[in-house]
Amino acid sequence: MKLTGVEIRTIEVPLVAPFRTSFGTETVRRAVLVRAVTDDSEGWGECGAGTGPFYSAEYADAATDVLERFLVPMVAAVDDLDAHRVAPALESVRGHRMAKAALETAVLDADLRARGISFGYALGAIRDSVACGVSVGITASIPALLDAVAGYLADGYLRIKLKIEPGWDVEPVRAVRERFGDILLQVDANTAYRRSDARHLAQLDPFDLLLLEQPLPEDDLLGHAELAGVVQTPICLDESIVSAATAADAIALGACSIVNIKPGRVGGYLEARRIHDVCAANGIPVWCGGMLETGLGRAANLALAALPGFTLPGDTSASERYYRTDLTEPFVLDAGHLTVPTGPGLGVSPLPDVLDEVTVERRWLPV
Ligand code: OSB
Ligand code: MG
Repeated sequence: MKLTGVEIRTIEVPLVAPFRTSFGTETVRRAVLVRAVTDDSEGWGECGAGTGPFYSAEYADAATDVLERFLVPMVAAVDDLDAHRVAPALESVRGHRMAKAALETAVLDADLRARGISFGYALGAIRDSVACGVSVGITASIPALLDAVAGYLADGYLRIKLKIEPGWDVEPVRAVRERFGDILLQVDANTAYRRSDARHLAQLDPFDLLLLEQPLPEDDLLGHAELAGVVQTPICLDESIVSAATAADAIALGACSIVNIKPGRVGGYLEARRIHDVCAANGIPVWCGGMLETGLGRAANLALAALPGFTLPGDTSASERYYRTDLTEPFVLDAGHLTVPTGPGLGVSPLPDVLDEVTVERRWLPV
């Protein structure tokens, strides 16, 4: 495969409602799209990094910078390029996994489109559709939260995830459990707690949650292992798992019993599949996380979520949960499920008019 150029676009898409987490509030998603152009095809990759460095160290404008200065030139120098050669070519660059993932995804998409193979088939998908959950941000009040959850349940979502932080945890969880009864319910703290909060977090035990996601800082694997000995709710890691190697370590240490796999966070779909395999070999269930992706990233996430080890509903929600107008044909929920695309590559493409409308910056890097 011969790369002829790479386009890097910055887009800004308004969210249908502000999304508040323990690390801030997003109202507009600023994101980077990578388009890899080859002699006979083109492919897209969406970078998960948000507007600011608050979920992790990465952010959209840093991704653009590292792609332009380092990652694209390094990949441009690879002979006989294919997606499996991208990560090794970028190994000397520390971190920047979401930027690397976007580039690898674009190369993989271009290759698969040229060969007529879908993402799902290439990754090992075994399902035609995947069960979907929804991530519910922190709201101004408990009544507002109950309204939001009621709406998502009416839409058909099969699992509710509540964002929590100190001061917004036991009471909102109690209110949702009391009002909606026996639904699949879980919480995500995005690192907002400390080791000394273990007893407090144990107050979530009576609510029969599926999991408690990333309560402690990203680098605190031992803290999570200790916490797992105090709380009964299963611990799930998100931010801490940045590779198959960290997944193996976290499992060996007893730091988690469930893993949220986000392809961007781990450097791409190929590494994401390796994490799936490590977890499957250890009997650890996984589910597909999200970074408020547009239809481009969503298509690839659905393909991944169709692998056999993804036994819990993911944060793979329908287009309308995020955007009034998605970048692709909208993904529509059907009885709590989204259909895995089957066309070549991602199986979806940006709608040209929408893409132009949301693009705020565009660079063409000839190879
Ligand atoms: O921690 O899972 C997270 C969104 C942005 C950054 C981090 C997270 C999230 C979500 C929403 O929870 C996931 C989604 O619906 O895309
Ligand atoms: Mg999370």
